[in-house]
Amino acid sequence: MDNKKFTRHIDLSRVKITDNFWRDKIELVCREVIPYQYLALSDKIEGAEKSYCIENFKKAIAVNKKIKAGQKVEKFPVDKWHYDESNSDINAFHGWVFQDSDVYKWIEAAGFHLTIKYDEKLKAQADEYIELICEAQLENGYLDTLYIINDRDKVFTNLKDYHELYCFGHLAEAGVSFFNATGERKLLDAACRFADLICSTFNEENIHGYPGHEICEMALVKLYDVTGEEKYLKTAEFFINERGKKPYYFDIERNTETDGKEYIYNQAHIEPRKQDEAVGHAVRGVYLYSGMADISKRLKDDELYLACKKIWRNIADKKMYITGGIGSTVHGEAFTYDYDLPNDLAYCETCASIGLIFFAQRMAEIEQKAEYFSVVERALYNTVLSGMAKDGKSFFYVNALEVFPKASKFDERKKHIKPVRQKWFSCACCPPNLARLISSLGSYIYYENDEEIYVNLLISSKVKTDKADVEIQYNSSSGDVKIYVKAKKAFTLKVRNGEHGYTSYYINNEDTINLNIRQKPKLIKCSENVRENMGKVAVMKGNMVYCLEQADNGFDLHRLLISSNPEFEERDDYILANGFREKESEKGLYFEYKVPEYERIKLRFIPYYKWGNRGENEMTVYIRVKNE
Ligand code: FUB
Ligand code: ZN
Repeated sequence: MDNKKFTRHIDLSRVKITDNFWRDKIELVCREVIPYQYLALSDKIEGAEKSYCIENFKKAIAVNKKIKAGQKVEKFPVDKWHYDESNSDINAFHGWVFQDSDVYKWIEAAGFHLTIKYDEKLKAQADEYIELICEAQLENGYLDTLYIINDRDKVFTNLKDYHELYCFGHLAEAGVSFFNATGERKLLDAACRFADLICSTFNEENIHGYPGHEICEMALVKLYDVTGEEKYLKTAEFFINERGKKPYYFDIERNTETDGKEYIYNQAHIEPRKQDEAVGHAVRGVYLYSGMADISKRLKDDELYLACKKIWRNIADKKMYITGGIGSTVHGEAFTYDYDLPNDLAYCETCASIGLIFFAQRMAEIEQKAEYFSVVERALYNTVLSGMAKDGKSFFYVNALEVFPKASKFDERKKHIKPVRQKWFSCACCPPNLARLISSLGSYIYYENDEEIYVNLLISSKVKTDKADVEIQYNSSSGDVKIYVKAKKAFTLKVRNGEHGYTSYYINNEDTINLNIRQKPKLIKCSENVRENMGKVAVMKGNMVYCLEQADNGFDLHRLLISSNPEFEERDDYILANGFREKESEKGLYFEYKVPEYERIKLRFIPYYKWGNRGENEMTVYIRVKNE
């Protein structure tokens, strides 16, 4: 690992996005998603499933007050993943074991918005929730409402299934975001107090455990970066070092002995340094790999970095959908085996693609290979954007590549694939994750080190750094790019050139770089190892994947074929291509084969992320190709 190549992202506060497409998306999140979620967290949306999130903090505050007053506090069972009025006491914790994380993600996104543009109302709303969170925190720093409300004696006794360390991770990320936005330390200090408790609980002398759902590794690194507190980095490394060691900690806490196979789900079957394949629950996986990359960079740990590189290759070469989606199965929301990428059974959780973006961003900080930000683009412009409706009012959790509404209704294997976006989810991990990612996009456009500024994403924007002021003007229809640079000292500007690399420009004064990167639609073939896609192609323009929707192309998308010579015609927001509809051969289910007949048609492709905005209908990304 060559630390001279290391780069770091440029703070959100120094970047201004001027691009209309992204400015609209960021404003949409601020206008629709953030206010909606603010109300959802407090169960103020009529007809919506209850979140219980803020209610839990209020219950935890009451418990905390009783403890401080020396009064007796009730106990309730901690034995489920989800609690509601039907299965638990009215005074007990309600919601998912990770319910607290929803408000933390909301505050993190609010922090990003406050950084971009100060908004008094949003600040007051965030302050209101921060006040409640801090009041719920126990004297010793502990902060997880499930255990505070239900049973203080059981904290950290089920690291495998429950989510105390996961919720801590989101708390820390919220604390950092809000501190960066406002300079106010209240939430950051609460996160540090919980982090201090975690550091003194998990170490060589005490508990040798690690989280069942990763994230706290990268969150501890964020806390370390902001506070300079070494023990946070050490504890993050400790979690990596302990994970997968024998005897398995998850065996010890459950008083059992296993061969570790079931811990594949948690990436805890072997030590992370020995892992070379992405396995298990996809979100957990990419959060772990992101933390591993963070730690390997800070500690210049070559062995850990090598594991990250191997896992990256496995994902990018064998386990990633063309849309940047990951997780091929609903069972365990998980990765499966190499080249298993079924279109109509895909899970592709929005959160998993967000985690893949985190992993890619961190790998790019270590070594600026163009493929990392190419994957960021792939995930961002397809699966992540598809996670939200065009009005910002409904969301996909699962992002399949082929959807047939009837199958979603009647086929048990496809029940997870919704043909229309949902208003909200009882397990609402994806919308707030999407909100925080889109809101913080500005901070990933540029990276820098002492001698260089990297342009990772061609998004019209301005940045001010110690080396230079840089402005990108990118017209996506013409492909024209102008980069204005005003150097304060000589440096090298590196501009990502698709997947191929970064082109260097030595700048020592004022300069304008003119480029044209006009992307043309292309037919993209998938490796023959992917059984699903033999004889099929997808349409892409740059990293944007296109799809066919019933609303434009009629019923029975499986009957359509695209010409191998499609003569693409580009319109503002769709692409026309020459294609065919296979005619019905004969009535009946089975009959002797004869060469099919085709009707010539024009196919109309729209960007994948736009599908599902016109009611319930069929959609497919891959289409059979007919040679001509
Ligand atoms: O367990 C917390 C979150 O809930 C996961 O990251 C998502 O996959 C969902 O299962
Ligand atoms: Zn999710």
